[in-house]
Amino acid sequence: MSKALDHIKILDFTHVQSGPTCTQLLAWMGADVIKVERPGVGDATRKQLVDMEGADSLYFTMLNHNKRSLTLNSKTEGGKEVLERLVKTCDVLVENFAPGALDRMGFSWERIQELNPRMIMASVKGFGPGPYEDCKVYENVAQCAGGAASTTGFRDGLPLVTGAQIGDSGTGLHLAFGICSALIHREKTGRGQRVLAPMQDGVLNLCRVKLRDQQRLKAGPLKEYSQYGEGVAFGEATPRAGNDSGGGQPGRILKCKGWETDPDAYTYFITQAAVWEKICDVIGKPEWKEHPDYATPPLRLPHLNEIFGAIEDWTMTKTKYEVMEICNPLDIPVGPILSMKELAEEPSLRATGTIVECEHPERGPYLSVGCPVKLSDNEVVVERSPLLGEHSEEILGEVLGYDAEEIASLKESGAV
Ligand code: CAO
Repeated sequence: MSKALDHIKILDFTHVQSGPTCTQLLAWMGADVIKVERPGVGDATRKQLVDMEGADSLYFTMLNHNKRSLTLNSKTEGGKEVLERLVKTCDVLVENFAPGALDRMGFSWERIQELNPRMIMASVKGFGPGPYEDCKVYENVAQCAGGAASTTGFRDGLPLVTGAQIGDSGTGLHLAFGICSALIHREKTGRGQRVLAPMQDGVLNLCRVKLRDQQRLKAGPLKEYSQYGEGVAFGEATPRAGNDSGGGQPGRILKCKGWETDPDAYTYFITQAAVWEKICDVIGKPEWKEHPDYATPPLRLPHLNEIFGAIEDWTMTKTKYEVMEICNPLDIPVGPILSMKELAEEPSLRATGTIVECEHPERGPYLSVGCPVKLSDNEVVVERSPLLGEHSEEILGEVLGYDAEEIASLKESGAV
């Protein structure tokens, strides 16, 4: 079976999380991803958060599946020559160095276009053009600068970052979308182009509904926010809304049976208007169907605390799975709070290849997250991440056409 991107070669100059997320997705879609790493050092994450002495970390192995590794010191004469050949041979260069690093290496966008006008050059940076464009940025900085932190957490608490890596992995997703669009555009024009995915912009895109609420504030209080029902005035900016639903159907996280000892014994419960009557029956409040305070969505908004209090009295008598079993057949939208342990052990995620077990020569078996997007003609076999420089000779010989003597000399000079 052919794969969507199996005719595409990627020069993968990425490191840490944002860029590698992008190139891993492209690799899963069939692209030949050549990861370029500094000899003897490699991607810094290989040796970060180490859980097994001497082995590549899970941080690295889980972000670099299905890639080939070429070691290359791009600051040496020989390294620059290899890099030039790679630029001429590959379709896309992906990088997420600190601003200016690629220029300092001698590979500006202008130079890359000279070498290969068909090349697409794709970058993650912390910020787009503007006052902060020269800044180095990590995940949580992006979450803070992109509007996620100011809108996450409880009203009376600190801004919070989320566990979902929306700054790094989220921007990697955006970049992959940009690359695929540029590849399709190149089919029409024959020319490559620059693709830039700033992390701040990516996070803001994912916080779109909060900018929606910022503008709605002009028209009055945000009635679906809990603070409205609590009589707390709104300020000038979109506030933190705890676990309130971000949409028009009010929802909350509610305790389930066992919450006193199990930190994940909770469910998310949505009081969707279409199933209000069924909710009333399930929680033993049939009289709320016609009640003047509860009968319609607008009537309910000032009473969300009482409503969710009553629903929680019911959910606390059930496990989070029982809540699901009872509510699902009634079309009441609920979802258990699943721990990483539960997800790792979930058979249906194993069956679809979203949780996969890989075998690594240094680590033995380990779990990873497989491709979360499924294409019917693009089955993804998740392969382990490469060891540092594992494919150097293969790439120099087969892809770039160096002979054995030239490869030996590149090695001797420290270029690879
Ligand atoms: N051969 C020779 N030199 C190499 C090389 C290679 N194969 N690979 C990298 N280098 C050099 C770079 O050229 C750079 O050198 P100069 O500073 O002399 O130009 C140097 O290594 C360090 O690169 P860097 O500045 O990108 O790395 P850092 O660890 O200092 O910063 C990070 C890391 C992530 C903060 C920064 O790369 C960044 O801001 N990237 C953009 C935003 C981003 O992607 N952030 C998400 C990261 S995941 O949380």
